[in-house]
Amino acid sequence: MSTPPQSQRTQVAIIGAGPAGLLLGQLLYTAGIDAVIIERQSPEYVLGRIRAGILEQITVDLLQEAGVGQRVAHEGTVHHSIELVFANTRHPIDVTGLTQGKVVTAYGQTEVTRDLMEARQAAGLLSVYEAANVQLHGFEGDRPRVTYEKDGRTHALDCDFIAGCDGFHGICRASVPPGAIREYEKVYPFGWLGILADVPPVSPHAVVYANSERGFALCSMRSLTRSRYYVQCPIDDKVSDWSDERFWDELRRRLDPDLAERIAVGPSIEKSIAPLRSFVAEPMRFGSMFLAGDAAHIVPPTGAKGLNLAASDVKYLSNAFIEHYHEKSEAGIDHYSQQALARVWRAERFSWWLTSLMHRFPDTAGFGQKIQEAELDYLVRSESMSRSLAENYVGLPLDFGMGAGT
Ligand code: FAS
Ligand code: PHB
Repeated sequence: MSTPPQSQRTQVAIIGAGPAGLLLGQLLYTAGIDAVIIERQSPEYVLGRIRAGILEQITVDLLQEAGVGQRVAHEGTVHHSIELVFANTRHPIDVTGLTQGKVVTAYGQTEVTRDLMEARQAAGLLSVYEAANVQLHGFEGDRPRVTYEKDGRTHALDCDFIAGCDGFHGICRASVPPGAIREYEKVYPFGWLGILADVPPVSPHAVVYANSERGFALCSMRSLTRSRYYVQCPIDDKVSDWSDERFWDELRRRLDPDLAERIAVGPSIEKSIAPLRSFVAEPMRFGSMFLAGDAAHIVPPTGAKGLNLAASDVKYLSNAFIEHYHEKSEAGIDHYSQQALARVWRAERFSWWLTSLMHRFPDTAGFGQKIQEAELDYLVRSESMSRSLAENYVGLPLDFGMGAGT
């Protein structure tokens, strides 16, 4: 006879210890709400994933609110502008001037995750890493339970709510009956080959987005001594197809001559290819289970929105739980999905728009390239178009309204 699960209880069971799960855990902790995080991988594996690099001010403010804002305040690099490269010319967009003073901060997702993990550990909060076979039970009702295997035993966690922060390939969205969920998806016919190198960034105060006949390129950073670059590549390319030399050469070919000349090259310390997709699952609540972050939506990284959307979901969800426990109000819980999806779709639109404008598609050809260049030329010369880009890039306000049709 199998050993009955050891059962524990908490208020909120968080599935996933990526930025969404960890930030939610920290915000709930500061509000005196008990949460347990259950993560499939090891801490080292989670920290080893090299991903996002640009934080909206809302995300930086949330890290401060969660009590983990010290390092980003000292080590993050504030950007007041971005640069667009097209037709071999470079054009600054004065993001701060166009948004009455707003900025973005270059600070790697790895460091955000590290700060949150260290804060959680210092507070003695329970995170179960390397949990296998995580299963959700009873979330259609009000007595949800999570079971998982660890150290050869099955464990059970009874809770009031489950927060599905387990990313695109997680178990939470997959546990929703197919008839209860609608999915919207667009898969792009190319990927991003990203490289991390300990060389000074070519543009320490701005992210550079390049449109070229050879495809898209992006110049970013993790610090003043560590750079992050990307080039658009065929979706079926493998990392082994790209030597460092080939990468640096292709990057230079996609930039304007001056910037190309200034690129500092060096050995890659990480190299990976990410597929690009737009994806949204609706709704983001199923009884006592809520989805947040990549578990509910994916954006192409062009607009630097993925991590920032995870943060805003978590802000809405933590507010909802705080209202439930502290004010005995269900208003936040009842409105979470609609409120989060309004912001999600705005970021989906912006990310799709910038991806469509900056990348070479199979049918772009000569006319399409000229149209993209004409669109970019109009954008950099039109204050209203530049302002639209800038206000979306720094992040729309959290209370921008409930969304289309409301
Ligand atoms: P995450 O995927 O980060 O975390 C989910 C966690 O859940 C993981 O630790 C996973 O191990 C765990 N999990 C999964 N299944 C589980 C299960 N069954 N049980 C328990 N735990 C489980 N965004 C940008 O803004 N800019 C970028 O440049 C950028 N680059 C990216 C590159 C790649 C390859 C990917 C995949 C994403 C990238 N993103 C980027 C988006 C990324 O930063 C996400 O938006 C961000 O990681 C979202 O955080 P989470 O929602 O916490 O999901
Ligand atoms: C990054 O620094 O990884 C980065 C920056 C801007 C983007 C995407 C990724 O749009």
